[in-house]
Amino acid sequence: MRRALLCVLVAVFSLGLAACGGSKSSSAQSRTVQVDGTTDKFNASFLQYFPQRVTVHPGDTVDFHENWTGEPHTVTMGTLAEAGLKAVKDAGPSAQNGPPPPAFASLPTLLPQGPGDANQNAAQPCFLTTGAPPADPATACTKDQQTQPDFTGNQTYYNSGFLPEGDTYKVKLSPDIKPGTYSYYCNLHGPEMSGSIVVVGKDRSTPSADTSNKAADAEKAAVVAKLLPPYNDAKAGKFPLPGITNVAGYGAQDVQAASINEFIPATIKAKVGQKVPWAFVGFHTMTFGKAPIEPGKFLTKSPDGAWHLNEALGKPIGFPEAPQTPNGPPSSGPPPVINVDGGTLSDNTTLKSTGAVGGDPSTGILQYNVTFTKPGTYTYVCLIHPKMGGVVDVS
Ligand SMILES: [Cu+2]
Repeated sequence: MRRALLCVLVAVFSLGLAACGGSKSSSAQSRTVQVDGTTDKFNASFLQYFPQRVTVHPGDTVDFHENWTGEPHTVTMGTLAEAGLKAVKDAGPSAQNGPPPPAFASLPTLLPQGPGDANQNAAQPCFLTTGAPPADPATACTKDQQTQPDFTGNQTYYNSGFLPEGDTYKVKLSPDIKPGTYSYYCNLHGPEMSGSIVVVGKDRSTPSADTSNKAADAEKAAVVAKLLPPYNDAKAGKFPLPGITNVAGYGAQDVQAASINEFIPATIKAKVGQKVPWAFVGFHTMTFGKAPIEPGKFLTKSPDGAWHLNEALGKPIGFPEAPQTPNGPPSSGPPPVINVDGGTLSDNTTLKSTGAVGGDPSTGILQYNVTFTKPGTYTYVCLIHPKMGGVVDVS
């Protein structure tokens, strides 16, 4: 009580003294790491953990809180993950467009590179003292390997599996864990989405929960601040590429940590017979009529613990299939626009979905074109990202 009061006074007279409220306490504590996040500025996904570094003592617990935005995430750690992340780092940024180093490439990923179901060796929890997770994507770790032990820092593989909406995944650090830095990453989004748990000895203090949470908020606010100018430009109809007028999803080349999940503009006015284009940035669906699934609910758990991808998401329904954007290094000039003829739409009740469309905008921009043949109000949604929808007013 007295310590708390003193801290308030110190805070009033000298702004932000980090040591105050710090903890040397011998009783175990917990700190929270936000997985993904939301903002009131726009509908978005954050491919980042907040804060990216959390400092704790042996015996403490790190609570990873999943903020559902439609992007599936995991928290994957252990010595194999550590070695994979180090290999990527050692390869340097110039290797980014080539294949990942073997130490990383051998780690399972939540979803396959193309169409197909979720990979069970990555989507289900797995905690191994020795050895590697199953190489066969359809094979999950055994039930006893799915029982979570304390994290010792010596486990070879320590994977949360897919974190469903609102889940809090708790990592209890062993009282015997050696002080040091332990890295983790998301096995869908790769090394770009990673963070670390810094374990310090009991003789050293750690930032308070409040300080840690404020750091998390500030890190997220920094990402939001970078995306706001391009977002506001897009809302004003200003796009960096000539010929782009409507987008499905948005972002900025230099802000890889977040993507905007909105159709911009939210309402498009069109004439009967006019071709309406949408340039896809990131992966989205454009689904007209009655949605076959609730947007964002595309992974379902079966009674045996397996996670399955809803087929309604990936495949086109009533619309032609869009090609993949080219693989390989980013184009030197402005990326080419790849136009896809999406055919026609004549009523606003029949289910028609593009399936998951998108790709890497640095190698090519997919532009999906739909011609509306009757006047009316056509509403549509993205099945991947909740609260991502738009309207086409045809007259
Ligand atoms: Cu989307």
